[in-house]
Amino acid sequence: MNIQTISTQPFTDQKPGTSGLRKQVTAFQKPHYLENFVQSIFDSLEEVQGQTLVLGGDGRYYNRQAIQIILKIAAANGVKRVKVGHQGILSTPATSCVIRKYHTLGGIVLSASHNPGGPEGDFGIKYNISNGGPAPEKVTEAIYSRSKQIDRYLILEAPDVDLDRLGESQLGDMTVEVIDSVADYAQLMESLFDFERIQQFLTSGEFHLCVDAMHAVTGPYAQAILEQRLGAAAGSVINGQPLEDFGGGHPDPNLVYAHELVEILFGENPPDFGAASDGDGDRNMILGRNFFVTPSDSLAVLAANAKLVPGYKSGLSGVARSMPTSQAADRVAAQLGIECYETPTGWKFFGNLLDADKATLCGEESFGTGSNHVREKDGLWAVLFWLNILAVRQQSVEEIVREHWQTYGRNYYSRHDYEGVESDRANALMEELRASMPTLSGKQFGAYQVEYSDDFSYSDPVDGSISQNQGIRVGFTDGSRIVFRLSGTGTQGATLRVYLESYEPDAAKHNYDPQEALADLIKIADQVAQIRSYTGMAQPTIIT
Ligand code: G16
Repeated sequence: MNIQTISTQPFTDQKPGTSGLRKQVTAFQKPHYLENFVQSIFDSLEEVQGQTLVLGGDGRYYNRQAIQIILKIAAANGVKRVKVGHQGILSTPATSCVIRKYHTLGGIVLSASHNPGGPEGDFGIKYNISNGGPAPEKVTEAIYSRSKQIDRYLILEAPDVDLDRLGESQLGDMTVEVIDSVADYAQLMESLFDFERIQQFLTSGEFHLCVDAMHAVTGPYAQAILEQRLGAAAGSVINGQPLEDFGGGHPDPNLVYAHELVEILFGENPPDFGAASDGDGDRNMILGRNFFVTPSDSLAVLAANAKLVPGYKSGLSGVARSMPTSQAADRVAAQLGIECYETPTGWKFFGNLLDADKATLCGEESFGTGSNHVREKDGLWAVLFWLNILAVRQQSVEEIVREHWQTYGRNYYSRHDYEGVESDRANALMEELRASMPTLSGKQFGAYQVEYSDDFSYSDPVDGSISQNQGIRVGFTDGSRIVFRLSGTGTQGATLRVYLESYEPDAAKHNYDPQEALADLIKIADQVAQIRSYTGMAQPTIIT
């Protein structure tokens, strides 16, 4: 066995962001770049010798090459076994599922999620811990600090592993097990949802659905579960073939990037239900006929209807949402008499709450919903949850959401993104906003009076860790909010995110377009943060 010790020098930019290390493919292709980061992971873990890891990715460009490199570094570092997805494919939730099912030390996920792929696109790498969830901040900090000192990595000199053939092979002393990418995950889904009922519903001939896999990782999972297992008509899953460049698309399931699906659901004679997922299969967008369900509302609807679904019929221990997510779920939690936790943006913050059984369902405005079945958000799980509810309630998506608003009131909600802002200018905007916070309280803007303004800080109720500077909130006396933060997932310049929310209890006023309902708050956001002047943009680049 030929283990080589390669001398290297640290890169200064390997700090993981909201969800792992994301860079342009060209950055990862620099000599030693990926190797340094992977060795930093192994060096900062307590003990990898003799352990099992899970490895897979969303199939984007550089996935296969990166897998071969990581396998050889793992073998050189004494890992005993790696379970790797067939053809290198494992969705993020499936990786989480496999880590938990086989009690492995952890896993490595290769994805830049919703960022575009291809030689000119992005790539990413993330470490997940033994609970199946993204490494918490103390682990990512340790990896980062190791990456700043690293001077060597270990790698086995060996031929590549055949990722196209299921089964075991040896890489030095390490066993590589190429596993079916879908089977474990599909089994888990079957244990949570009423597959028989959903199957009857989907084969009744009266219900039609369209799921857009956006040429990303969800395709094989959706085809196997929805079409082959549950009997949805062939072709219900569109763009189902994972492609290295996602067919040139941007696999971000929102109204802008998933336009093909949006055109179908808002076109002539649309199907009853539509959904899209992202690059690595953890996000979801839910649509009805001519109807968009905001991710915040989707979380609230799932929480309110959870008892209709076998896996959740005994009730929820609590719910959790990221701070910028609308407060619709809080209202459901209050009615159910359970706690609603508010965490910073980033799925990693839900891990402790799920492990401690303080929350059963979690969700984020960024098209992420999930539960304690894994420790990642899960796109196809959300689709199955909706289908289970629809099969039981026999109402349309729109009827279900409108009834929900009647019961709980409507939280009008929108997110405005300003992408590609020069980093210095974006930071200056946030700094000035931060400086102005003390003077904002009590200020009147038209009909709105500022009640509070702060920089969100989270104290984890399980381990007491504190995460500061998680977004600037401006709250008004009527419960409306504007939140400002910089994205932690982009790879070029900065993205300013502005989250807007108001609450309308009166059912007679539930029919406005959210941009109309939030028009005053949109103006106030610009007044408070001088967005146009700092970004030089008259309009957001993306509105969801
Ligand atoms: C990641 C995180 C999410 C977060 C989202 C957006 O999602 O896992 O928790 O909400 O990024 O983060 P930001 O606003 O910092 O860009 P994904 O699907 O990209 O892994």
